Amino acid sequence: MTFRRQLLTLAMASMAAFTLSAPLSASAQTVLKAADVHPPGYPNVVAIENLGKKLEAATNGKFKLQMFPSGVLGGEKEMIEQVQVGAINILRTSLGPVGTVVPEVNVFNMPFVFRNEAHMRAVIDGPIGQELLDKITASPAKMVALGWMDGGSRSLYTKKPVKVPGDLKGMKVRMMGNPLFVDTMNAMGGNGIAMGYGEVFSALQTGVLDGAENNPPSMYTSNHYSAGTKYYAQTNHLIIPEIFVMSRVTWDKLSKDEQALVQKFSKEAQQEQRVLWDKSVAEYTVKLKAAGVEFVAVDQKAFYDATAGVRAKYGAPYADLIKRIEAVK
Ligand code: GTR
Repeated sequence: MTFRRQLLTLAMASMAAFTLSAPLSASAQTVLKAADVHPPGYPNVVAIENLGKKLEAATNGKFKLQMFPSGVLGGEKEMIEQVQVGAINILRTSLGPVGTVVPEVNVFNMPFVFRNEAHMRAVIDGPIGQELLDKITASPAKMVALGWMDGGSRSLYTKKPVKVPGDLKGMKVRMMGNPLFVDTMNAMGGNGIAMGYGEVFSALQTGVLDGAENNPPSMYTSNHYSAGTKYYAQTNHLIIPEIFVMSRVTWDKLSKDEQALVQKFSKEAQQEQRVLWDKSVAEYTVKLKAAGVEFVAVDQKAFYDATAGVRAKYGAPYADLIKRIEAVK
């Protein structure tokens, strides 16, 4: 994070903390601060904003949601910390960095743990998905998990083409901040570098990085494609669902009825995001191709085999859960 952004984050966080130190009374309006690394208009941001509008209407304006998009409150690691102290009230984040505070969710963060996106959706929509949300809520992480969102499949984008794991040799590739992901990249043959999302563009530009990995909407809206990463190798190595959570500090100040409203609108937000998500993957894939990005078909099995050790290492404590995931049709 740049110094300027650190200052901004601190300023925003103290403002937020100030707002929340006031008790929620029936007359005063309470601003719920929501945050996301994605820009306005991104499916996840839109779905949370709409959740806020519904909550505002249903409570006659008692609550108003204010969205801080585009990572203005920091990267996901910093935002998770702010949620934990109640400085951010609602956060949409990848499950990736959540795995560092709630290790159980790392099962979903493992490379190739889902056969494809349909499998991932069947899992998060079923009992296992609910169990994982409940684990987050019950953990000491001070986050109440409200729902899932789609994050599609993550594939590699690099300055030189990659077809097989051996092509990654010597390439520095940005991964999300969780040792599991650095291990994944190293197992695939490259050098995994953990870095916040907001720093990736300039690191690609200055040559600190040779590539990164993400889904098409993120690759496009972050502008990473315009920093020399012309090749998109369709490894689909990570299919990580995303979540949105409420700070436990905030949740505990809501009445039972308000909590029920938040839960109801969260279910709707989850469904709404999925529809928007599918449209945006199609739309941004077209945009990336139009901008000259070459989509490279690869033999996924080679990347699957290369990452067997990562699944063995991180999956060991959750063997039963992994069997249940595999059994979901
Ligand atoms: C995106 C995801 C974000 C963030 C980002 C990243 O796909 O939606 O939550 O995790 O990737 O790579 O940091």
